[in-house]
Amino acid sequence: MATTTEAAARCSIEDRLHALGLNETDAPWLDRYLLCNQLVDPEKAKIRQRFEAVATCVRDLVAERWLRSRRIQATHQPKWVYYLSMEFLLGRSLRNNLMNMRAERFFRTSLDRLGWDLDELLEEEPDAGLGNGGLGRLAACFMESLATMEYAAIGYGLRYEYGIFRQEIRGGWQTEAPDRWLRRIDPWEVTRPDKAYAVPLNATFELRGSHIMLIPNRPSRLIGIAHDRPVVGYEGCCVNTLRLWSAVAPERFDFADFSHGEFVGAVIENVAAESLTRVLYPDDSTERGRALRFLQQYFLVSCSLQDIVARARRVPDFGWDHLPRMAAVQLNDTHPALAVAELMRILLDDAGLDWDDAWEITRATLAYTNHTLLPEALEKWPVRFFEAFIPRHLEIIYEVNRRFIDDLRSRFGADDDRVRRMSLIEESPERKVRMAHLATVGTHSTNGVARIHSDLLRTRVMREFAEIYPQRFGNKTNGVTPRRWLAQANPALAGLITEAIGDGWISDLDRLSELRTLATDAGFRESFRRAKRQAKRDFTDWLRAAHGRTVDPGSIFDSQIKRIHEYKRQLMNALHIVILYNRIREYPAADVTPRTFFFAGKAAPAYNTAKLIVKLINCIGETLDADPLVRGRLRVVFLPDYSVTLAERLIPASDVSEQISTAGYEASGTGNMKFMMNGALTIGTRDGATIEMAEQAGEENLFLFGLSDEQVEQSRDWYDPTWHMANEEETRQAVELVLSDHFNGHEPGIFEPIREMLFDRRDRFMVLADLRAYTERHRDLAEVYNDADEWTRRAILNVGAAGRFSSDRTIREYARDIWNAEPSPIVHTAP
Ligand code: 26Q
Repeated sequence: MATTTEAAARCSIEDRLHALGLNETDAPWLDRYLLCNQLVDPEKAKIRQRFEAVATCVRDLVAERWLRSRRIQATHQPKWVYYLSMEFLLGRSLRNNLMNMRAERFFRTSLDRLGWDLDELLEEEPDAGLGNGGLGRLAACFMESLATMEYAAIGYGLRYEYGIFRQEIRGGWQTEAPDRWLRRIDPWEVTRPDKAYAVPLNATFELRGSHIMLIPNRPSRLIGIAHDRPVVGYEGCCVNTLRLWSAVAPERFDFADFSHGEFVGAVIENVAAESLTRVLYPDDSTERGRALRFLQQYFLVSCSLQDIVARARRVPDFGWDHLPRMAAVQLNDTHPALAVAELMRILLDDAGLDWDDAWEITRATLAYTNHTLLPEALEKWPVRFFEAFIPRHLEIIYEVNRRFIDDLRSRFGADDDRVRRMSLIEESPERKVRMAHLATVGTHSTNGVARIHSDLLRTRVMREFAEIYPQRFGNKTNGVTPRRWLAQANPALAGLITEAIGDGWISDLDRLSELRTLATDAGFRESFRRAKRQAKRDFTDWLRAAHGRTVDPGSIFDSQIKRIHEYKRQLMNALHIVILYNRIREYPAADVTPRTFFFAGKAAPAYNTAKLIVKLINCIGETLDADPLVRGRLRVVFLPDYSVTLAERLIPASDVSEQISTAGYEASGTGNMKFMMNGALTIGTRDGATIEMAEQAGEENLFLFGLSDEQVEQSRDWYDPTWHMANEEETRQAVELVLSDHFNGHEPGIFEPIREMLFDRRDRFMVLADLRAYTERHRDLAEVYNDADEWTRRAILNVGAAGRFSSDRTIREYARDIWNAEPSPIVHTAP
């Protein structure tokens, strides 16, 4: 990577702006965008129209670099990195593009002169919420790091018209509403009708009443059209592409094919076919067997591999055996694992290679990342879907399996149990394809996303695979982009850091270690506290304006923000709050450090237990607000509709980061890293990447507690929740209060299912087992918080140790160990 000043010189935005005739003093160019693109009188432009004008202008600035990046990459002929993902949780783009282009100051000054407020315009952009959570956000961070480090890379995904559902809270319950994020034109999107591929399908779509039916065994095809979005690297030298596919019916794409007699019928069929990319499926382990989701995955894989192959074939002297040297394809979980079968099909049927060559090329090109160990979340698709829609792929998978089982037999003899366990096909109760087995057998690399997770993958979940393919298994601990999550989200802290050590940290996060010596500097600690106070004030101002809620910025801001899931144990957090509440009720004069507990997160629409936890948190919040005894000491705030943008607001303002999953269940976590770089202290279990965070910062600078993953595994058989009720007074009182209808007077009995959750001897998440240790750690935490200097010292040491959790580091490791790819530096000559 270039040094900051070098890159700035190569890519000076000032040169570019002046070459385009743009200047800050009067900005007639903005009038032009309003007039020509929107037919709007600049004098009367509304905020949204101003946003569009500014964003379009930034897009045009990006365009030239985008093209130039492509041209230079084409001449370098580097090894291309292709990231296949069903999800890209991008959030907003304007601020990020302005920052990475280093054009924020220019635009701020220009807009000031017009009397426009840039911050107000930024609020007009909807989040691109094309993902469920961590996995989708990781893909977005990876794309940004790839561009920043100037790897030639393309991300492939789907252009959902509806992103992750909007969460509304009604009477304390979660309800879902559609997220039509593309209602207005999206300035970042460039539709590429010239980049279109036919996806053959052994089925047609039909509208029956208001339902979309899939009729099998009727060969048809869909067209996938590319919609490209720029991914601007820091300093704006390299602009890569995120290519999202949308489904279009062939009749509409190719007007000549239109059958005139059946005009209306054909249009209706089109509507049905085009629904394929309409909506992102919410992560829903209970919601299985949705044929449309299966076809979405196939559609992504088919369009993307056709594009990858077409791009490779354009290179002079192309040969199929060159493919692994030209392209590295990373599969983000098993969602695109059909790529194994599809690439085999291309090599066998289209290229005419024999099996062994095709297999070698396929495996050498593809690599797989696993993001979960939860058995119910491992994907399995019914064989009947393959039979109905893509029978040729099934044939290929059967042949892969036949050879794989032959190999097993030659290694281990006739061990039928082993064959049954490892087969790509599960036989009963229904025949299914095990996608994780397909992905492991059909690629050259399988990685987990934090050390503990990769170890468990290797030694437990995929142990027998790791025994025969030890060299395939590895670890790539996740990371997050410091541009969005520190430089942009937390201007106060970012400014302080830059003042102290220069701005090199933005593209080399290890430089944060230079802050460590400042932890003992009283003046720096005071400035650090000032930055946190500023972030808290910014957040509370927003909270008041947006939700009409006031919270005390002098209280501890304690945040648990992530999907609502039993293994993440929001319930344990809630029970701890009830324990604090009980203490106040029992000793009204107790000296309790004032705290505000923030929760945010969506529950999968069909996950009733998770939805009940949302209700419980809201009920506790209301009860506490109504109790004069508690006022000013304890507050619970559930922020609705968690999103990337909400995370950017709340994380910088947080003092405490809750990372309390049952050990062994959270693959990595990435929110944990974002809090760490923003100077929050972590209270957490030894799980996921939190373990590595503690290694970097020193265990003594986090508040770790609870059973280790091994203890969880071992004590499962004798875990007895009733023991905790009998022996832990505070636990018993808290649980009884929740089950007593104290928090839900109007809806008696609704929390009864929580009894089952907690007292099922098989409670895999062992909430009561860790509750006491958790409460004790919270007590320590409050004590340290009351010693402001000690707290700040630890916070600084955490920021100083966060360098390893930059996604730049993660990407560099993927490039070195899995992709064998080098950066392809973009050198811009003066315009
Ligand atoms: C499944 C079936 C049908 C529709 C959707 C899905 C689905 C969608 C998304 C299943 C899983 C996901 C996402 C999983 C996920 O986000 N996992 C998280 O990945 C992060 C990045 O590696 C980790 O940090 C988290 O620990 C892990 O939980």
